[in-house]
Amino acid sequence: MSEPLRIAIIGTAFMGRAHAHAWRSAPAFFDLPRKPEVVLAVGRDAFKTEEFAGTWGIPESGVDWREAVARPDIDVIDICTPGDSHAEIALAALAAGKHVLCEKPLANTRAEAEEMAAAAEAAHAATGALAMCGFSYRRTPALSYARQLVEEGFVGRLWQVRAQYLQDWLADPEAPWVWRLSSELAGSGALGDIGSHIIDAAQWVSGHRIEAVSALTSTFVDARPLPDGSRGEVDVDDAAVFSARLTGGVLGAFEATRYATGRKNALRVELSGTEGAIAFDLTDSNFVELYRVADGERAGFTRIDVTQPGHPYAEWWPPGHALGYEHAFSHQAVDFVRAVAAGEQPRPSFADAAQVQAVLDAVQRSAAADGLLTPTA
Ligand code: SOE
Repeated sequence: MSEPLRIAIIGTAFMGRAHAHAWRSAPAFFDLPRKPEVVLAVGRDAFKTEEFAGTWGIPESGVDWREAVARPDIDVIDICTPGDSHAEIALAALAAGKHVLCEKPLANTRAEAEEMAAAAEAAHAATGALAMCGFSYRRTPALSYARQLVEEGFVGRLWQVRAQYLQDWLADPEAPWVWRLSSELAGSGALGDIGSHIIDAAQWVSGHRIEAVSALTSTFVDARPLPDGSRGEVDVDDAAVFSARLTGGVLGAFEATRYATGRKNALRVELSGTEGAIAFDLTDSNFVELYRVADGERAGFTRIDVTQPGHPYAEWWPPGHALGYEHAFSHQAVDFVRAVAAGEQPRPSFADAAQVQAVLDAVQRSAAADGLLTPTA
């Protein structure tokens, strides 16, 4: 291996852990042109960040991301913070010529996302810096395989795409307030947090882009308990549903909710076309379901185990040895390192992610523009 790729992780919570794990596991299981090395962890709390660095074998820790951006020995800024700081950190990192991996959704607003996409393009032209957004589910082997099949023509002409992201951690009205319930910190609610995943996944797998939407959103519980006994305001959507017109006349149905009682983390995508159908469910993530019209009277949905040789990212274990949530982050690290080493644009680019942000923005505008018709009118 040539020069290591030296990384600073900014943010040490859920996503910081997922990324720290991925940077370590990726070079152990995949043949990489450069070895990713996390050399610095940055977090708000000095003690917790030092502990995080110790856990993950990261030699240094700090509390100021600006120091990471200013260091000439760091190649990559890996942004794992809440959405309210994505734009500021990414813009500074790109201006300093760093490669950037930024968690999803790219930003809290469409304007920020567009500024980030423009900055990424300019930085690439000026310094060769490359930027990518972390829609990690693209790297779930079954979804990657589904995309390959679509590209090979498996579904024929696509008629419809339906996508859901169902969670239930807010179904209890007394569940505590967290930063994800603040528009200032998170931009939007279920829509940006998990709706962004299904927008990206549906567009990427199908190869069709959303051109127009019609949406409804709801906030079911507008205040939730804080640790001091008071209540914190919820000013984001709890659930969002929208229909969409995609390129090529494809019709889409989307649902993102934190109130799907009993559903913990179910991301589903289903494509229906002239030649066949493909269905994926993250709760059964080592499989993809395929239906082939040409099978005639024997046609039926078949479950394919995607851990076999020839399937995407099959480097881990012998066939049938299941992969989990964390592996998608490892695959994301693999693809990022390979693209950076080759000087090629990793996808989803900031421009791809800004397009997802524009869809989120359209959903919010549609929901706010009360265009509902009553059955009695
Ligand atoms: C929380 O809703 C969350 O962790 C999302 O932020 C992630 O992107 C998703 O992978 C799982 O759910």
